[in-house]
Amino acid sequence: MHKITDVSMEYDVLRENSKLARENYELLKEHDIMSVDFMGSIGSGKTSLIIKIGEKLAAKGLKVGAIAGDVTGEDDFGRMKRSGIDAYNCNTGKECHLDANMIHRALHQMDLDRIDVLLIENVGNLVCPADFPLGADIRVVVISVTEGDDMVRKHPDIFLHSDLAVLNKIDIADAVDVDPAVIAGDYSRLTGGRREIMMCSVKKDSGVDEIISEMGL
Ligand SMILES: Nc1nc2c(ncn2[C@@H]2O[C@H](COP(=O)(O)OP(=O)(O)OP(=O)(O)O)[C@@H](O)[C@H]2O)c(=O)[nH]1
Ligand SMILES: [Mg+2]
Repeated sequence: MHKITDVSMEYDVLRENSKLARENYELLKEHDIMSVDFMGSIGSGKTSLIIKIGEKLAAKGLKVGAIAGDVTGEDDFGRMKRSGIDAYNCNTGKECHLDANMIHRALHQMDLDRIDVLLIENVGNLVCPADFPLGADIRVVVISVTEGDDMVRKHPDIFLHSDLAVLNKIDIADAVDVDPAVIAGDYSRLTGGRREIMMCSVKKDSGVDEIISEMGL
């Protein structure tokens, strides 16, 4: 009996999230905004990548907005603002992921007419964000070599719930004794040989242009 109640509550939460994600998607489309949800492990380089992409898109004349999702604090929000991105801070409190309702509230407080591309940084976590679509056009997972070579094997779900996967910090792969080819092989097998993980070093500005192009920008 207890179990049935739990399952039904979880179902309601996910269904409500999907409904709000659809509304977010429609609101963003009404304002002609292309949006990307960056998920990924803690410290993999999500903020660094968003800032680098933001700089490159701004150089192309696009207006870039961002939502910094963190459990607490203004660190990533501050970095985004200092880089010139029109950022909004979204602290989740105890939640380990953003949800569509948080994005719904954020969008209603942002000046959407001033944004062409919205880059959303999810909370660093390879589990929870997968179940909570936000209404973005594209979902990206960012991992880095510093987490070891087994992230795809340990967390297949999030890779299957995303459109694009990035392996960052390849500049220090040797130093942390990780072979990027192992991770690339796992990802290719998981996606039935249909996709390749995108190798990247934000620090060396390597692979970022290819990610932007894969996002259709
Ligand atoms: N060597 C190297 N370091 C990087 C690279 N990208 C990011 N870093 C460093 O990795 C650290 C974490 O980067 P962030 O961009 O804050 O990572 P994050 O995923 O946003 O972290 P959280 O939001 O805390 O989950 C910082 O010290 C960055 O300078 C890279 O390509 N190579
Ligand atoms: Mg960050």
